[in-house]
Amino acid sequence: MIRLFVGLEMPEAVRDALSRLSGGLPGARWAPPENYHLTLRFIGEVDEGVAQDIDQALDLVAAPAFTLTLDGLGQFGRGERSRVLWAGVRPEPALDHLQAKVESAVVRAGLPAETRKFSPHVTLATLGRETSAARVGRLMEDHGLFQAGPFAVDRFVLYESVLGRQGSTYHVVRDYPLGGWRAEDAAP
Ligand code: 2AM
Repeated sequence: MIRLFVGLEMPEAVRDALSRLSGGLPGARWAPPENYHLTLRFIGEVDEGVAQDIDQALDLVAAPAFTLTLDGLGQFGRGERSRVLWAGVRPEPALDHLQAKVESAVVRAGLPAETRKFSPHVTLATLGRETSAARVGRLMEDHGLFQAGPFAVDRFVLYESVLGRQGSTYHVVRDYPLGGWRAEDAAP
């Protein structure tokens, strides 16, 4: 079995900008900069055969390249056990287009459809119970104008997530170009 998800990598300059936000929140587990990514589709544990079907379906995704700008900070799960602090993304129709294509590809490969709405973000930290909501609020205020980019997105990737004691590590297993000419784009 292999634990997979589909996402976008962050270029180094963006990782640097994001990593400068880390620190100063007791109980927060900050993502290491090499883990920053934007999840397009979480897949979970699948066997090798399904992984191959997913790879083949993703390989057929044809979508234009685009640029993205990270914009602002937010959190999921306010007041709950599993809280996540994230950097948001300026709305970009080409990103939504790509995500819809990735979703259909994964469903075509036999996975159940995702029911949750797509909320593009880059996870910065998971917050522990002991992380003070007031301090999170202050950090979000202090960095309310946070922006990174714009940066070019010219590929998306299939990641393997390996769960470890110190958190997950992510490896790129395959990458898929965006914006290239493909036979199926051609007019009949
Ligand atoms: P994230 O996108 O909010 O960071 C690999 O586990 C990635 O897939 C993580 O980045 C994680 O959250 C995202 N993800 C989405 N749904 C998930 C789920 N049900 N379980 C684990 N990770 C999930």
